[in-house]
Amino acid sequence: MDRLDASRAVVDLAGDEPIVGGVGNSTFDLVPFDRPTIFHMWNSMGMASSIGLGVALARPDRRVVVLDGDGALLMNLGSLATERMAGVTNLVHVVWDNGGWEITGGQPAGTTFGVDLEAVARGCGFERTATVADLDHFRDVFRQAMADDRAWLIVGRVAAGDSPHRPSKNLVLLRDRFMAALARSAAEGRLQARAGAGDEPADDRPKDD
Ligand SMILES: Cc1ncc(C[n+]2csc(CCOP(=O)(O)OP(=O)(O)O)c2C)c(N)n1
Ligand SMILES: [Mg+2]
Repeated sequence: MDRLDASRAVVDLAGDEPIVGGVGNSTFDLVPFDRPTIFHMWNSMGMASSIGLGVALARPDRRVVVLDGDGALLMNLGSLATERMAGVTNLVHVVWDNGGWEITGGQPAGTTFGVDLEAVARGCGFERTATVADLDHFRDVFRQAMADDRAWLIVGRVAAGDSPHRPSKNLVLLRDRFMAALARSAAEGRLQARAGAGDEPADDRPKDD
């Protein structure tokens, strides 16, 4: 499966839900499909899952997507156990598996040596898991995961190759636009809830400045 095609499918199917892009290629391939509800994480290898878990805990009203790499997940393998111990049900953790650390020169790791990341997730208590190798299958599984009310771990086998895309290096801007987008969606949710309850909706959305 081509990682860029699969990344496009994630953004298409995730709609307006928050996406946390992991170190290197996992977030670089989101750049052509960029939007404020995508958080591009720079350099903090392995930490996308921990950031995604924090977002999922803070925003149980959203379905949070984490795009990880196999090498990055190996660096923070305990995050799978932490996700289950935290009890979140609104997290869809996708792992792009190309059998190693592609961006630093293609060093083999993990699945190249027989590590089964889906089995690790199962062992950590994930009830909903899949390993998929072609795009149509990935779309089906990801769609199912987004519509579900349980946490998922999806291993997507992707072809080797580095992304030519790069997000901004203005880390403050990347953080702030993500937080603002999530704050907006919370305010809109409150407005809709009030409108549904028949209350006069008050516009309490945060101002852009
Ligand atoms: C602590 C730390 N060690 C090493 C790196 C350098 N580094 C950045 S991305 C990467 C490989 C990540 O592997 P994976 O998540 O599988 O992505 P891939 O490159 O295979 O697409 C490495 C080693 C880093 N950013 N941080
Ligand atoms: Mg990799």
